[in-house]
Amino acid sequence: MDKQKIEFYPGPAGGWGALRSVKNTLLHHDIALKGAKTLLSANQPGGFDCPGCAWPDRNHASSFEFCENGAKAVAAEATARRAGPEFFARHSVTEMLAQSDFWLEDQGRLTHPLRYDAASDRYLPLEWDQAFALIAQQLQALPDPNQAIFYTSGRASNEAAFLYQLFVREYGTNNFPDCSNMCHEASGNGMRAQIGVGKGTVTLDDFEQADAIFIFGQNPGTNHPRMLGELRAAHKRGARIVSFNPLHERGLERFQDPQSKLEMATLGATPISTHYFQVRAGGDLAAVKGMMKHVLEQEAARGGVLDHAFIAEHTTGFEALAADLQAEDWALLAQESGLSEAQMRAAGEVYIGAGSSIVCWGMGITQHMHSVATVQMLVNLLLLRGNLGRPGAGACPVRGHSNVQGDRSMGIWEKPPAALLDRLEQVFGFAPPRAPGADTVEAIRLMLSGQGRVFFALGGNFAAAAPDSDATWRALRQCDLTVHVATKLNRSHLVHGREALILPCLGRTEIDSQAGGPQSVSVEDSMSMVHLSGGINPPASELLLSEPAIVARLAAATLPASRTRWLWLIEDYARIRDLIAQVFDDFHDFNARVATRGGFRLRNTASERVWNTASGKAGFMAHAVPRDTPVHRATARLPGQQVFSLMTMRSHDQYNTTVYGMDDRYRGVFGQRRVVFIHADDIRALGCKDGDWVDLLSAWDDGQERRIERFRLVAYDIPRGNIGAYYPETNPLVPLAATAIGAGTPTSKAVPVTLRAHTGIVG
Ligand SMILES: Nc1nc2c(c(=O)[nH]1)N[C@H]1C(S)=C(S)[C@@H](COP(=O)(O)OP(=O)(O)OC[C@H]3O[C@@H](n4cnc5c(=O)[nH]c(N)nc54)[C@H](O)[C@@H]3O)O[C@H]1N2
Ligand SMILES: Nc1nc2c(c(=O)[nH]1)N[C@H]1C(S)=C(S)[C@@H](COP(=O)(O)OP(=O)(O)OC[C@H]3O[C@@H](n4cnc5c(=O)[nH]c(N)nc54)[C@H](O)[C@@H]3O)O[C@H]1N2
Ligand SMILES: [Mo]
Repeated sequence: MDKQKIEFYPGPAGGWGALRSVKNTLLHHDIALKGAKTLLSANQPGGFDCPGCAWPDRNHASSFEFCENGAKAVAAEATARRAGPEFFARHSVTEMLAQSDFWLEDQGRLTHPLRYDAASDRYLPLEWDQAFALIAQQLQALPDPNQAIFYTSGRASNEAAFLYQLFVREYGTNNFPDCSNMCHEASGNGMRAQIGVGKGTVTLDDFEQADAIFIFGQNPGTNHPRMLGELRAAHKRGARIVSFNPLHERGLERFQDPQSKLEMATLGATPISTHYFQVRAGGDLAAVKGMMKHVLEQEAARGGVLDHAFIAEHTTGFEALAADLQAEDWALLAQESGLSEAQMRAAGEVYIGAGSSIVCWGMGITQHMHSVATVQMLVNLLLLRGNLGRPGAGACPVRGHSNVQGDRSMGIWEKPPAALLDRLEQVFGFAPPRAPGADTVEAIRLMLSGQGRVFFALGGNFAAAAPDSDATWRALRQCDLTVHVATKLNRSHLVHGREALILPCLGRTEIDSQAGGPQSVSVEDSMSMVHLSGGINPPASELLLSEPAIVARLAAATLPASRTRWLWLIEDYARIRDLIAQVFDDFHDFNARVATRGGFRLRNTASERVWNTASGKAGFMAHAVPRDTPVHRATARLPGQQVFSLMTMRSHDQYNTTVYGMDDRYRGVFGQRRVVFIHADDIRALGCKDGDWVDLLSAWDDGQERRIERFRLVAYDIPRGNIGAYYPETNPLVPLAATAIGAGTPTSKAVPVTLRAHTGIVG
């Protein structure tokens, strides 16, 4: 384990540090040679889609694009380590629960289907057929199919996701909580109401033509490293890059491109942001209102600023928004955004000066109570100057999991549109359930109330990723049965129901052999490009099944009267794609189109200026500056106490709940994860010193104590009143009831907390 230290990181993002980190990862997983070959096949024609993130590739066909964190994701899957039956015989569940998340996943790939044995408190191997029979029996025994819950994480392929939603709907429920509920739900809901599509409108070509790129609440240096390549190129040709972030993230400041021999040899680097605005957490809505207020004032002063023709022909609601902005008070905007009037005007001026603009955003926007309103404010900004549906312009919500967008396209959605259900009925001859199902937070409530009895997860780590860990764990432990389809051991397998199964599956890097030969699957990236992914490594164990095969065999066992030929479908995944084409018009001629080099782009009506909204136009939407957030309320409720707004976020060495290592290199944190980033003046005001140990308590008003202990204060360049710490260690603090209005997303970027000196022993 690395030595614990906090040390300012002087270098740019990328560069030799990234190469060194990859080398260490490959050594750790004993895959130096195989790993190199595996890495070279990521995002190549005929290779697999990188399981790292949803950022697209140039035609999915370019030369190898080096990405440190993509490499780590691939290496974690291609690891030579194995967690087989001997491992599970050695360790009881109670023993494993005491281990860290890092330790659990570090045991390697799962090799056998496993069933929990209460007598020995151990997971023991069982046959696949026994596993399917057991689940089928439990599902058939439920008096109401809505007592079963089917979670999806965003790595599942289109083929697996399509079969899964088909099976679950024929079984009889729309209970489809998914990682999207915790992620970009607000982007989809906000944009759908406003411009008629819930997806980003831009392509990589637009990044080549934009005059300005605005980046809100996103840390691409860690979470979408390949995006830095686009930003670097944009900077080099003179585009303005404007970042809004409470932290000075290194990847948004400077980048040394490992692809550039010159930069690597000379230790040169390209600056990324031309403008950096250190907005307060949750202050983006106010900041964007300030920008727009400036835009309108300049229109009045000098004219030619707004795109009047676009506004007249394509939008509704302009007058109401203009009146709202005019009435807005600069002092309030400054107080809530944490930016001065001059800064908001400066950002507005960059926007006015750009012929075409792209707005990107990530979790810093979506994981707030007012996230839907904030997303709509970002789109308002674009609409003012007609920055939608023309080259170099548009909205770019940057998705997380590599196929989270595709899973939604395939119908993994607790609120399915009627048109989808009608089509399923027509094609498959069963009556799908019409009532909406439970999202992530509702699913936890359902289990807590005793109404959710069976929890099935296609990937992910629900116990660690969901909010309010104590409530989530109680919920899972109350189930009759919990089942996890997974590649590696994680916390969710240990926080289990009365009966519990772990079903080990193939990863994306592995060869998927079915009766019809080796199979490819399809995925959709953040820019709606759909392409094939085929594994190249032999499976980690002979016993692994693919995700489509697991779903199909479970469906066949559970629904003996089904008219769908489940087992025939998985002999050749092209058959599944033919069904997808029958259900979704946008996937017409799916097999032919996906077979072309680089795949195809799904139609995006907003990017054609066709508005599938109630009014038939794009809608400006006015929203008040939020003043009633959980942090505002806690501050009012606890006079005399400093209530902080905690953002829970990712370190450089993790993929969501999968912890690869203990460093967060660009933020200067090494060998540890229990840190709290906090302003030096706030440390002093608490009567503490940099490096002191504290406990964190939620300032929530339901009478329940939520506390996590022993975190080290790290003096940091962050707005006063804001603090930052890593997810998932902080999830016990996120109250279940704190969710986004209109999206249900847990508000993981603005948790109201107070700090106390840690009085226990500090090791
Ligand atoms: N290597 C790696 N890649 C990943 C992931 C991973 O864990 N590791 N996760 C994947 C997934 S599922 C997702 S969703 C994405 C996540 O990618 P990001 O959206 O980058 O997610 P976070 O790390 O949560 O970082 C959020 C950023 O928002 C800032 N922020 C926090 N609150 C606010 C706010 O109120 N306003 C503004 N303007 N900024 C704020 C934080 O300082 C931080 O820079 O990445 C995907 N890619
Ligand atoms: N406090 C806080 N909470 C958050 C967030 C936050 O920023 N702060 N972010 C939220 C976000 S954006 C997201 S997307 C969620 C993520 O929530 P999840 O998607 O549920 O979590 P992951 O950590 O991505 O899941 C990792 C597990 O997936 C399994 N896995 C990996 N590859 C495969 C595969 O190919 N197939 C299968 N079946 N399993 C596989 C492995 O067993 C691994 O342990 O967390 C959310 N929770
Ligand atoms: Mo995500």
